[in-house]
Amino acid sequence: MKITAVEAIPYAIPYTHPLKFASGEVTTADHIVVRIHTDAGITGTADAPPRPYTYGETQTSIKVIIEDVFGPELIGLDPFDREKIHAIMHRTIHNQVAKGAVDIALWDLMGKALETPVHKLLGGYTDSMRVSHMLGFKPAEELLEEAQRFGDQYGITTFKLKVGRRPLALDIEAVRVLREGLGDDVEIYLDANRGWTANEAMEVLRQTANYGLTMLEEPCDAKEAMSRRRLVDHSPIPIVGDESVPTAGDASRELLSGGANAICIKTARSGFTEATEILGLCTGLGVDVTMGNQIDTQVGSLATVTFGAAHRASSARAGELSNFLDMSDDLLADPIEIVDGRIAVRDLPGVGAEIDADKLAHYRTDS
Ligand code: MUC
Ligand code: MG
Repeated sequence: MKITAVEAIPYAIPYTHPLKFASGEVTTADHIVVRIHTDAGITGTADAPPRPYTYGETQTSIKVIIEDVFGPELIGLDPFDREKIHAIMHRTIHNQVAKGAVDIALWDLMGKALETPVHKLLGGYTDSMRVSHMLGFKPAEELLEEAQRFGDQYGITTFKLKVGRRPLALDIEAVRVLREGLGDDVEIYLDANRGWTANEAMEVLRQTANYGLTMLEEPCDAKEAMSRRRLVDHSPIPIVGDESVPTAGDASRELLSGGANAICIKTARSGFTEATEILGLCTGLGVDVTMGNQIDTQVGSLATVTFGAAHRASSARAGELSNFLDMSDDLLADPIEIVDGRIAVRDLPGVGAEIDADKLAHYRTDS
């Protein structure tokens, strides 16, 4: 089988409930659908969510790097030769989200060619994942109302609260209101998206010590190496690396230098191949992983479920899988359902993310 064409299709779907966090805000899903075609008539598909404030990639840059650089390099190659393809893409630095989508589309192709679900090819550990819902910046009472609604409607009992605001009291108050309103059985953890300094994060941990938080993600820029190490050393809860660890090399650096002691894996920026390397590193070193959300559509969320459910360590914690609920529409032909707080893998060949052609035609922005 040979790759014959690589497409990068831009589209835009507005959010009904924009997500705001310390490093940015998402009001529209202006993503790219990546499609890899073959001479066997099989096509692999993936969704690429640009996050300029996190990785410097934009919708335009992802389209251009895929169509002008990776696409021509891939044409004529066998999609099963992933190692060869990655060696070629590796010559171009950065562009993690573009590379991640190419990788997921390759896995989708392989699964379809083998008539096997990719979650089975990756490991087949379990058939669903528990869902964690991400709460963006809002007044504390609105956060509580949202968490209660997601609990009642979808059975979700794990929440990641976006923090990193100043004054620190804003976030400390949000934690208090959520814990008191949701009770002790609900898991709450924090993600500051580099909004604080390490010392501010330490102060927040001190003032929230009695609220049973389980993790703190990317409290400050990981480049603040010395104070970050001090925070990791003194924190009673794991400090999770997220945007600082898109590759296995980054994860090694942060774990070995003491900049993090847990790792957030996002298939959107690591694909399945690099996510597997990161996961192996983490299980080998004995650190926890979380399956993160790069504010994914249903197509992207299904990729996260496919990878997360395939392995024991990545399915141990709830994965961040519900942000698509805040979108006005989606491209997935058969919508994801959250039942009893869980999302099931699809027993279909490939990743199982079939795109609704009419919706793509409606939302694409290049025609
Ligand atoms: C997260 O976990 O940080 C916000 C920016 C981004 O790249 O991902 C989201 C969620
Ligand atoms: Mg994060």
